[in-house]
Parts: sequence; structure tokens; C-alpha cells
Amino acid sequence: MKALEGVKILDMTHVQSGPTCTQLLAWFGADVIKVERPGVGDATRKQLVDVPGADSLYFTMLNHNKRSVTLNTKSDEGKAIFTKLIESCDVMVENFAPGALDRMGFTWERIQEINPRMIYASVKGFGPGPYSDCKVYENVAQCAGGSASTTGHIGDIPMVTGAQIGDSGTGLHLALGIVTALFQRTHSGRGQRVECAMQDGVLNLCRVKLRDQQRLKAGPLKEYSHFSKGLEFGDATPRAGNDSGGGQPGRILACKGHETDPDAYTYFITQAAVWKNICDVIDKPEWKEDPEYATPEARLPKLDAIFGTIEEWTKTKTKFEVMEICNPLNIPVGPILSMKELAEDQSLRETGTIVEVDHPERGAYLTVGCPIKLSDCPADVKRSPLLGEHTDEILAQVLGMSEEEIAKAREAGAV
Ligand code: CAO
Repeated sequence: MKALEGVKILDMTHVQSGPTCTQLLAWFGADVIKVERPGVGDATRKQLVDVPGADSLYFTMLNHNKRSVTLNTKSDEGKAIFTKLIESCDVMVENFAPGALDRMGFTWERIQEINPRMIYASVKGFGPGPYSDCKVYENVAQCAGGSASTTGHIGDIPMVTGAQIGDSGTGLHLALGIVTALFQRTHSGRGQRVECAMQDGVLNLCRVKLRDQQRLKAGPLKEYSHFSKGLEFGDATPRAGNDSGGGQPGRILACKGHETDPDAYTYFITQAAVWKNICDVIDKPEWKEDPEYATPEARLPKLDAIFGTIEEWTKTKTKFEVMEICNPLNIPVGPILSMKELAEDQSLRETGTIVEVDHPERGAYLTVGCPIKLSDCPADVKRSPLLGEHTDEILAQVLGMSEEEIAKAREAGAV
């Protein structure tokens, strides 16, 4: 049995944040029933299309292991079917614009009336407050959650990150809320509302920057390169380029081939405990005992120059050679891996972190597998459903509708 086998999820999600959440639950064995508008479906099916006529990678990579039912939840017949689905499911997940489900007539109060055991989970851009009515996409959340303000180079404009911390990050948060609520239901017998605002999810992931905001009161943030450059700190946590976010200073340094390869770089951390090993590697043995270099405190004002010296060494090695030399010496380094390198990485294929999936419309494609590995519940990635592929199956199997009833609903344009 899978971990979440027997749990039925009524999946009203679209785009990225909600689908990330329900895909995760599906990987853990939940029966995820994705409800989509007849003839239209999740908008991402037809966004960023690379194979004409086929569902896009945007859609397929977020909707594995789900079943798709088409249902017009605004028509009377559709609402009647939707009500029955609410009766039969354990969890409902949605990330529509604020108020969309209320406008369909399915408020939280109404949902509780239909099924008091229902766990109703939502993603919205903002929590209650001045912006609660706003529609929000990934980059808006990154900006509103403190990520953009603290990302980017010193003196340059705010920057969004490639990691989808607003969408996928919030989806992950929501999934944890759902399984927690499912656990509470085992002893309370009741469902509950689970809400996660994208702004809150991003801020949660940016907590070290809120930490630094408060540390500013105690003086300059000495591990930021602002300090070694002699720059003034303002009254908010500044952008810190590629400085390490922790107490161990780090930077991105060029490696052999960087002149032509945009990813020939390594991340290098001057962890205090292995300082002497670093001195040996970069051929600066005199720095081991020199009081100007021997302690982390002494190094802070000259970090830029120190990293400059380390970079003279990294430039003589490839990013993988840097790793091979530093790892046995416990010096924390990491090559900058491109998406091409990750896609071709055999070890990631072997662990199921990247998997190849076959699709009837588009053929084979790569996708990420479940990053959370459960020893008793391996996640097998199954292709995403075509629009309405399981409509008849779900109406018959889950709701017990007869062929005639299904035909009638189809005639009425409800499915
Ligand atoms: N049958 C009938 N109608 C349906 C339906 C169905 N099966 N499924 C959806 N609809 C309707 C909704 O009820 C809504 O109608 P109203 O506007 O009349 O209430 C409409 O389709 C579209 O919903 P939407 O407003 O959510 O969609 P949008 O494309 O305009 O906005 C987004 C998209 C993401 C900005 C918005 O949904 C949002 O802010 N969501 C919350 C935050 C979020 O999750 N953002 C991350 C998205 S990933 O980048």
C-alpha cells in the first residue's frame, strides 16, 4: 500500500502552486481527481507549447499521477455532480483567484455542510489584509515575500530567482498542511481549512534575511561583502550577491574554462574548521598561523581579497577538479551545474530524481521525480492525464452514475 492510499483529493488547482501540491500527494499514493473546465482545462496545457497539439511540458511536469475529469462547476448539473464529489472526497485543493469558489456557491461553510470531514486547502497570493483580493503569480510573490529585495548584486536592481519558491514552494507548504490536517482528523473526526499565502511561504523561506534585518541593529553584517568592501549598510537587509547566507563566508568563483563556459564556476565556502586545509590547497601555508588570517574575525574585513586569492587557484582547475580536491579535505564546495548537466546526470536518473516519462501526444520527456524518498512508499511517476481522460471512469466509479446519467450530463454540457 502507498502512504496516502485511500485518500481522495478533489483537485481544483491550476497553473503551478496548487498542482505542485496535489502532484506530491499523488506521488504518495492519493487518488487525485483533477477537475477541469470542459473543452478548456488547466490553462497551462496550452501554454509554452513546444510540440504542436500536445499538452505542454508546463502542464505535464506538474500533473503526473492524477486523473482528469471535465466538469462545468458553474452549471446547475455540474454543481450537482460537484456536490457529490465533495461528499465523496477527503480533501479539496484550490488556488483560484480570491472568491472564485464562493462565486460558484461553494463557500467554506457550504463545503462543511456537504462534508464535515472535508479538508479544504487553498493557496492565495496574500493572507487577510490589504492585498487579500489580488491575483498573484510567482514573481509577484517573490517580490512581496522579501526574496527579490534581498537577491541580486550590491547596488543593482532587485532580482527574482529561478527557483519557483512562490509557486512550488507554497505548494510544498500546503501539502504539509494537508497531511497534518488529515492526521488531526484521525482523532478529531473533523475536517478543517488549510490556507497558505504565497507571500507567507516566500517569507518563511527568506527567514535568514529577516534574521539579518534584526542583526543590523547590532552593527554591520560582517559576513556580507558590503563589509569587506567598506560600504555603508542602510536600514534594511541589503542584496548580497552570492555571499553565503550563513556564518561561514562563501562566494562563487571562476574555474578553468569560464571564459567560454558560462557555468564553469564553483561555490567555495571558507569554513573556519578547515581553514588550514584551504591554506594548503591554495598554497598559502603562511596564512595558517598569521594572526591577520588565522581567525574568522581577522579574515572578515579582507574576505574579498582572500576569495580573490582562492579564485586564482580555482581558475587553474575545472569545477569538478575543485570538488575532487576539496571534498576529501572537508572543504565545502559545489560546482555550478547547468540544466543540461543535470538532465544528463546518471546518478539523478538512478535515484528517480529525474525520470523519463512516455506520453501519447508528445513521446518521451524528462521530468523531476519525487524529491522526498520514503523507504516504504516509492513514488512511481506516471504520465499526466489528457483533458477529461477519466471523466466517465470517475463519474461511474466514484459517484456510481449510470451510463444514461453520464450521457445526460454530457448532453447538458456539464462534463
Ligand atoms: N468550471 C467552470 N468555471 C471554472 C472551472 C470549472 N471547472 N474552473 C475554473 N473556473 C472559473 C473560475 O470560477 C473563475 O471564474 P470567475 O472569475 O468568474 O470567478 C475563472 O474560471 C478563472 O479563475 P481565476 O480567476 O483563478 O483564473 P485567472 O487565470 O484569471 O488567474 C491566477 C490565475 C493564478 C492569477 C489566480 O488564479 C490566482 O491569483 N490564484 C491564487 C494565487 C496562485 O495560486 N497563484 C499561483 C499561480 S501559479 O503561477
